[in-house]
Amino acid sequence: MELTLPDGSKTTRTLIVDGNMELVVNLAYQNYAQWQGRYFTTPELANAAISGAAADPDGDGDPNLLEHLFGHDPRSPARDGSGVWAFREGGQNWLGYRQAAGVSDVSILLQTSPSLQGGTWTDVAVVPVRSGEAAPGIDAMKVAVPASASPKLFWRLKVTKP
Ligand SMILES: [Ca+2]
Repeated sequence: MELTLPDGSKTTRTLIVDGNMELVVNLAYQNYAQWQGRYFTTPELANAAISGAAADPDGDGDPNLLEHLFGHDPRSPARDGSGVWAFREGGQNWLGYRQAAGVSDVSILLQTSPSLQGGTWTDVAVVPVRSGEAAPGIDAMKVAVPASASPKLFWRLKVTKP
């Protein structure tokens, strides 16, 4: 079997598969351009309204940059659950999210706000940690949300491509 590595070089490996085994090939990608190339045609790649980071061709509310981070198909709104979730663990609030293995070209910033009115969001310095596997080839990541004196606290993940 010939494999193409992320740097474009090729390598050959021999794989012996037993009659009762299942071979699963994970078509990993690492950057946004590679992800675009997997899902969009050449004419679509030239059209930022379809393949651009802010575009949402499947109309599910997640722009392509989020689809890339979550490991979702940007052409299909049907998916295996939301890409972001909140939970409580060890007496602390957490925000979890999916991150396709190998995605390293996005910046993720936790922001909090005491209100959704007025748009005042405060950056919170936290380091995301891997908490497990959300799906094959998809890491479950989490960030700790700091305690707040406010009776209400809204959280969001700001995802950008530097
Ligand atoms: Ca979308």
